[in-house]
Amino acid sequence: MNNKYVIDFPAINQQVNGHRLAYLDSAATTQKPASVIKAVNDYYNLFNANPHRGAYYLSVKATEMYENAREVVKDFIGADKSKEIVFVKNATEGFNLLAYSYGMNFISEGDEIVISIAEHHSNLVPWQQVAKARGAVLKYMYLNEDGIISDDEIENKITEKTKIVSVTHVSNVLGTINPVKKIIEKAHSVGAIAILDGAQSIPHMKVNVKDLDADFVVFSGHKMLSPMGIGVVYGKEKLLEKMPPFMFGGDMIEYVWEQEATFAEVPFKFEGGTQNVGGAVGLTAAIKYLNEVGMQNVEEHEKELVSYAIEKLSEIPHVTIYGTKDIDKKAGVLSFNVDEVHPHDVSTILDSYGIAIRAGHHCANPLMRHMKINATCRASFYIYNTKEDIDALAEALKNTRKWLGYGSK
Ligand code: C6P
Repeated sequence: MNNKYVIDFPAINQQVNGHRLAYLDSAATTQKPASVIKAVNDYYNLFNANPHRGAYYLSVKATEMYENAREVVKDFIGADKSKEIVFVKNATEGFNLLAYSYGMNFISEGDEIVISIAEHHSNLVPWQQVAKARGAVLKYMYLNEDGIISDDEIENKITEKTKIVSVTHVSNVLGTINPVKKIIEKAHSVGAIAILDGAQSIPHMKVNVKDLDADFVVFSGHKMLSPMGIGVVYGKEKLLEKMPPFMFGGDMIEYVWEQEATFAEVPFKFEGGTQNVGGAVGLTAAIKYLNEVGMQNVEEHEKELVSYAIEKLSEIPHVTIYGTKDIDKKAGVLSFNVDEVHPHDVSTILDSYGIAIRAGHHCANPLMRHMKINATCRASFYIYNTKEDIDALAEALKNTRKWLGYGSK
């Protein structure tokens, strides 16, 4: 196996159903390197305490580790200030924070919110709620036959009425890298704010939030080697300042009287209650690991794997691949179907060969409807994957129709 990172991932180095595990579901969640597991373990063994509250050694230490994570995230995404980093539990909570704090307060009747048809439900359903509550219109940018948002679609859908544009950087179903710079520029040209769903991009490529000039970027730690339960909302300071808190309670206040309260400064006013310090420590270690690998290398490795997968799967009769095959516009996510075999059956059959893929609608029902299908099989790649994993996938796929009694042709 010619991949030097595999050894760092205990979960990857195992047999499943008598076969070497081929974990091809990193878009759902990634496996964790031993260094991340150790960092979390050390935190709970040696430093666990409630941050921001105690004046004693452990609490000060936990506070330092939590706030250091904010610095590390800031540098990783190229933000200006660590106060622009708000910790949440995952991308879903991040979008709810933006919908409830920004959307519900700064959107009025007749305003338009523009998203794409390829959005994950987390960047879709919260905006439906805002549109319903505020009498706004939720508009969609649709995809062309290659699964791409065309320039015309951007020009036509984002108008003077648009107040929010929220779009995924990389589709979790098709792997398409959207023309987000163009979308952000267009949003700003009409006075709208631009939100980026970075859940499938930040873990896989170098993203600089300032170069992109995104107003908000949302992502989850568990899709980038860190534990579950920690996520990030990056927001420009001036926008975070004017937004009210989304969750009320402990640690997010300044003063509280019987009938009134004032709130802590950004970012603390958005972090009500005891926070996930262990998760933040894990995210710090995950970013350290990714920096050592180099994001350029992560991206190149995934592009090599996805090209190889497209080549191998294209050779198999009865397999349909969805989305663009233009590698410049594609990250390490590949959706496909096998004629007459339900994706859940494909997934179950592959599992018997130790191959883990995801099957279903991938929390993107409107996209499935747009593509006139119910579900897909999805293989997604990360640094620990090898061409051997893809060979195993291709070989097993050749057998799926046979398993269900179809001939080999
Ligand atoms: N997509 C997938 O298998 P959470 O679950 O909150 O950490 O992330 C939500 C989310 C938001 N945006 C995009 C583009 C995503 O891909 C996801 C999570 C997983 O595709 C689980 S459904």
